[in-house]
Amino acid sequence: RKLFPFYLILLLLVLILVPVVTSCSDLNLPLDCSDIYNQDSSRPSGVYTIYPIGTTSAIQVFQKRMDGSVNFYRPWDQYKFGFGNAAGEYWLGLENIFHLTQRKKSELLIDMEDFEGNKSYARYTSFSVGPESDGYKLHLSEFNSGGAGDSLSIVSGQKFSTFDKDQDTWVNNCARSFIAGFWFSDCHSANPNGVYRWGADDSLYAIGVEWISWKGRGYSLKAISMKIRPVQ
Ligand SMILES: [Ca+2]
Repeated sequence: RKLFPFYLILLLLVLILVPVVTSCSDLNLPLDCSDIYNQDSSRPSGVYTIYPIGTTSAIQVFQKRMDGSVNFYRPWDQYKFGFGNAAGEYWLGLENIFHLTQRKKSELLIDMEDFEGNKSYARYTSFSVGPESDGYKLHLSEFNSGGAGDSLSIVSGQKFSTFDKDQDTWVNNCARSFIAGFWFSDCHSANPNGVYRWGADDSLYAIGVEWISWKGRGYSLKAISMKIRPVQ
């Protein structure tokens, strides 16, 4: 009879300790891609989950431009499997984006910055990419919010195109003409994977890293990143 409180205490200890042990492992969750890189700089590019504001809101960055260090004019297989480094300029890969967005309903957030230090964003309530058999078609809800305005809806429902795989609706090749791989119609109002060219430059039409509804045509952004977050 006297043993009963002992077992009760033991049980209570287990109940208290288990969550502590569990939450300790959470302390090392990466806040952004550079955390992942810093933990192990030899890691290859790939799908890494980050937790900017805790475990409940995993944000996955799938596209990032920031300094012009990576060439984004690449063929289909590169856009399919991904390139660059998660700590720098980066494309996650269409196959990964397809699987991520099929698994969970996701919203899309696009953050951008110009060379004067101004920042803006655009948000879409739902975003997914179809399978390769359907050309990695872009499925996008209506524009939700953001001061950068809507420059992406125009290519909603379009297949992905690269210079060696023209799946756009234009008679010519958008990827080749605008030096990028992206979802194009005939052709674009946003060219996040275009040529990095340090701000205003309209010497060649609309080939830069552009978001037309914010900076107009002929302005190549300093930084842009496209990221998804699961929604309930
Ligand atoms: Ca075409």
